[in-house]
Amino acid sequence: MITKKQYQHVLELQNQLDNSKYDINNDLRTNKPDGDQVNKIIYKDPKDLKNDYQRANATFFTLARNDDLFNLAATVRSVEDRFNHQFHYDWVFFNNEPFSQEFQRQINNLCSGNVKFEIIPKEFWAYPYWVDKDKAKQVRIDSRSKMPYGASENYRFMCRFFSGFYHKLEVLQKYDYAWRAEPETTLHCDINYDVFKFMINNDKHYGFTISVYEFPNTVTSLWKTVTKFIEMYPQFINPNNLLGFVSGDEGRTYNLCHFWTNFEIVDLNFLRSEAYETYFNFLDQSNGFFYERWGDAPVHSIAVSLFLSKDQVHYFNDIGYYHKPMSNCPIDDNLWKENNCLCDQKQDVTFRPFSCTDKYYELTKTNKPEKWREHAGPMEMKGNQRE
Ligand SMILES: Nc1nc2c(ncn2[C@@H]2O[C@H](COP(=O)(O)OP(=O)(O)OP(=O)(O)O)[C@@H](O)[C@H]2O)c(=O)[nH]1
Ligand SMILES: [Mg+2]
Repeated sequence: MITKKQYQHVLELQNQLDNSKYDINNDLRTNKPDGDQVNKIIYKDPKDLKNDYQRANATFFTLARNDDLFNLAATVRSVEDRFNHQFHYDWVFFNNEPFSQEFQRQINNLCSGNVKFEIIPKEFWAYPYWVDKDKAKQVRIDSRSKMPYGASENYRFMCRFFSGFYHKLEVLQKYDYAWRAEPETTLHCDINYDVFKFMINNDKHYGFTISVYEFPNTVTSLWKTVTKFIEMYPQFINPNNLLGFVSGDEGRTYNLCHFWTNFEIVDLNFLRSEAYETYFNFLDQSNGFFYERWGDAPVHSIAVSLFLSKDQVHYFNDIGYYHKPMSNCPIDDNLWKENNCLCDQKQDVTFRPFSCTDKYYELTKTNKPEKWREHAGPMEMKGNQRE
């Protein structure tokens, strides 16, 4: 179970939400109109791409609302400047509503690869037929003050969509790998190699930058459900798994660790595998997405830890990354310098008590950077480290 200190961090994170554009229940704080909404797909002609580099079968993907436009524009700019201007990977944007024309115009202008704007099919953003909607509503009312986004219906649809459906979208079928990017996130450092090819060539199927502890009352019955799944389907458990990342007692309880999925680079075929599909359906049928508030981060992370081998999971110590209120900022001075990082190494969260990445290092017997102990103590969390 989590320590007092880690729980303190959870409370601090909740406070950070007060500064967000959306309130704790995912309602927009202002009533800005959406503008012209059109259901139009804009393509860049591949012939316009500036070089004939042989890309991997991969894409960026982002779920966003029209109101996320300028927060997302900053993210896209950052990803293009730090990485994609060299490689021109595609980028697929999803919304549960039509993207406005202005959204498409602005974002299309920033991307250097092919761009697609897609609406999520209704059935991927909805209740399955077996959910009692009245009960789900009551849960939302009861959890309003108990957890971030506790009262939000859309937040639950979003978590279920990322847990079980995005890899099934028609537009993603032709891709093998996807890099998830979110509005309001930033890349701190240059990335001068093809990250997708790195994953493929090194047999990596899941990549992350930050890992943290989940809010305990969002996942009350998740581990109990996972335990039942493991009993029923032992054949899916990888003998060289990373179980120790999510459980400190050989599977008896969940330690709340998860990869922070707002950044993830994932082999879509892993999510399309029989193991993952069976796992997601099993979880979905137990209703935790709606009767609790299961996040896609614990759901993905538990699957990654159980079904993949340790060596197939990669921590990107070199990808400087920020999502409020945390940074992955290379503490290795050479990496930091070589990659022109713009981040405060003192703010790196990797070895802090509220991060789980140290467990990953231990379990995979990865060498820690020289100065890791200097960065292992408690730290002051800033709401927005760019301010
Ligand atoms: N289209 C759409 N996108 C959404 C909705 N809710 C969340 N998202 C997107 O889903 C992703 C995750 O949502 P966030 O609100 O950032 O969730 P979070 O990262 O858990 O919470 P924060 O700490 O507040 O960032 C982001 O890319 C959002 O833009 C929604 O109702 N509709
Ligand atoms: Mg976010």
